[in-house]
Amino acid sequence: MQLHFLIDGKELHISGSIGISLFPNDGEDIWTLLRDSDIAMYHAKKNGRNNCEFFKPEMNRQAKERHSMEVALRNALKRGELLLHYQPIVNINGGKADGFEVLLRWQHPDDGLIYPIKFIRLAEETGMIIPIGEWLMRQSCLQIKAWQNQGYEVPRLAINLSAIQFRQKIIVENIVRILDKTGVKGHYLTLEITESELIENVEETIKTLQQLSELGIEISIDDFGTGYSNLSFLKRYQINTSKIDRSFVRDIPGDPEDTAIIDAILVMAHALGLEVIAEGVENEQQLAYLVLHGCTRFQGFYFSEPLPATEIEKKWKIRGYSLLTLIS
Ligand code: G
Ligand code: G
Ligand code: MN
Repeated sequence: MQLHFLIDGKELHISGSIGISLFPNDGEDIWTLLRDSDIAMYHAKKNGRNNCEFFKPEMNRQAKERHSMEVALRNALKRGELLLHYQPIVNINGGKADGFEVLLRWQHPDDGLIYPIKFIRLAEETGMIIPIGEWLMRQSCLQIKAWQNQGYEVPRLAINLSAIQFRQKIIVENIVRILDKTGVKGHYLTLEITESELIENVEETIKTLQQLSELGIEISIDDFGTGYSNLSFLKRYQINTSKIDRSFVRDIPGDPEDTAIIDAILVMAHALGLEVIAEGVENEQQLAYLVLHGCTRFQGFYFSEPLPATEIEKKWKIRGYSLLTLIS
């Protein structure tokens, strides 16, 4: 039974999460038993709270792995093990890359190249995402500057922003500082955020997006269609582009449900004056379907995988950064 308390006219509930360790199997002294029950309690909280969990030896292994990953990630930034790859966003009108998405990589000393899917969550949970995100933005701006100095016509770089970064009170201030320090204009940047970042603190979010827009920065909705299903944010906020999630692109043109979803997104976005980028385009059949249905901007292995800056430059040097260069 859950009791509730009425405080200031609000109904408050208290629930308990319990971790259990057993003598002598889980430990023979009080400190080991306490540590193990603590680990089990965190599992209980993670599994939805208000329940209990018995300690299992693999919980300890997971906790150790997490801890060593956390220490390694803290060092990664200091030791220069983080690096950036760039994936072209191609526009068939003009046949040029009109943007690059910046994707974070971690060159781990023992485990090789690690993708963000393995460490972004940990970076968010430990707060490391803040210094990593600032490093990434500064690094991206320095890269823009370097390319400009070499005479390239640099398109916008699209940077993924995690919810934790976006909700920072000083996010705009930080961006302005980085732009000033590196001498890069806001209209060289796009920020990619996900739908879920837009549902909380509506007033605050409107203000933040307005300020970013005044700096010339564009906003893309990443993984569009996979998050929050309330579409009213599309008219409420200053948004430029929606990126169709690659899970919808994967099985077209064969899958009638996916084609229906893609058709609907394209019609709606264009009616609202939004640009659309289809993600995860891997073959000609997918591209043909998308083109036929009015999509003009694409990203995916069909054109290019994410590459280091030096590889991107090689493609640039061949024939300007054109569609032909990308496909051949
Ligand atoms: O190329 P890839 O496997 O690296 O990216 C996997 C996921 O990680 C993508 O969903 C992408 O949005 C996210 N990601 C890549 N780089 C960054 C980053 O710099 N910051 C954040 N928050 N997410 C990123
Ligand atoms: O969620 P986000 O859109 O930021 O994801 C970018 C991720 O998609 C990166 O991990 C990138 O490596 C991956 N990616 C880019 N193009 C393709 C593609 O054509 N197919 C697949 N399967 N993944 C892709
Ligand atoms: Mn993205």
